[in-house]
Amino acid sequence: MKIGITCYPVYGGSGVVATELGKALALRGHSVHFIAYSIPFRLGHIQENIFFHEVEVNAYPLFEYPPYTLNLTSKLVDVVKHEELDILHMHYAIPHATSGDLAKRILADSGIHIPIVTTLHGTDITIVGRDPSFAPVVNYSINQSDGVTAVSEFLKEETLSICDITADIEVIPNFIDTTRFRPLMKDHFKQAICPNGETLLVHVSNFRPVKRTTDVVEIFNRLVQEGYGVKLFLVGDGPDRAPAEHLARELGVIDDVRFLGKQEPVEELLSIADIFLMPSGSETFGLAALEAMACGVPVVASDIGGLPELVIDGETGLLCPLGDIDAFTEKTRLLIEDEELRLKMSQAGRQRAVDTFETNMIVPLYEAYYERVMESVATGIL
Ligand code: GMT
Repeated sequence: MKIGITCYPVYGGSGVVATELGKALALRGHSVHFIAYSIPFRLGHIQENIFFHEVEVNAYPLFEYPPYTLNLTSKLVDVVKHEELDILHMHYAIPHATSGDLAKRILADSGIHIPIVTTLHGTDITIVGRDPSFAPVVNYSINQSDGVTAVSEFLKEETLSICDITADIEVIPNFIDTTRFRPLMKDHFKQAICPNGETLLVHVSNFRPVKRTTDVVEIFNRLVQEGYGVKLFLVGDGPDRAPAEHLARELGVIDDVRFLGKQEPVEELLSIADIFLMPSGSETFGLAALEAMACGVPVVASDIGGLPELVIDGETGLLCPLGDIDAFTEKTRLLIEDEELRLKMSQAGRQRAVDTFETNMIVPLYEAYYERVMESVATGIL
């Protein structure tokens, strides 16, 4: 197949999933064309059957707000026509599904019928979909897609309850390359970071308020005050980095916290971690938690959204009520004290990642879904 993929190319879960999907599809012999305003950060080296088409956004003086949706539409039309794509896969509803729909209509005038698949990731529904200034466009763009997928059962149900949706939604969960994300031997690194056998806690996110990164610092502080030997890695960057740093300083724990910024080889950091903290206020799937599980790190997370579909409470991690710092501290303490439990959860998390979310198991679901959508669009036309 010749597949076009549009996503947000910067740091963020939807861009990671879209890029990893494209890479996996290319490895399976498809031609994959990424269409975005910059090269997706997870793409790495361009392979033989991976292509990138940059959406140029022009700075015409009249456009105080450059109409990116239209620039993207024009680029989609151009790429579908000239590369003879079979299908377009848009990740994140706004504005990608909207541009996809407009491109489909423009192309239909030249007799080209391009099927559009939209994958819903999370905030496109839980935040943007709820916003009255976007809602009619979100609803329309999803309903006009030829196929719609969501990354968890939770997101499917949320979409049906928040939005006005007539389209069927297929749940295809996120996935992980468990050959890349696996426990790596990094004893020297661990020894350098935790010279006195401290327990290493880690949090990876884009530091948006929804990730509640300052809760991580609060939890860490409580454990330090209780006398536990702990260290904290904060991986990523975003608006809450400065408040988290400020809080760590104010609480006097900054010397045991490392702000590592955006890191690509995150599996190397996860490999020396003992416990992963995800106190998010909203999470439709929790890809960062899956990365931790694949690397054998037990997860302590909020009992919200799609997280209970991923983290099996008491088996691959521990779930806590949203915003309950006491519960997070207690569950983390439990894992620090009980090494046997930590090891059991580490193995169970890794096993769950391999058995249920491995790339090679999930990507064929997308291929089969593309085939179904292409067939239904073709029969609708004939
Ligand atoms: O919030 C983020 O991390 C970014 C956001 C996105 O859409 O780029 O992530 C969402 O999609 C990820 C990939 O499907 C999911 O793993 C995240 O749970 C989801 N984030 C939220 O729902 C807040």
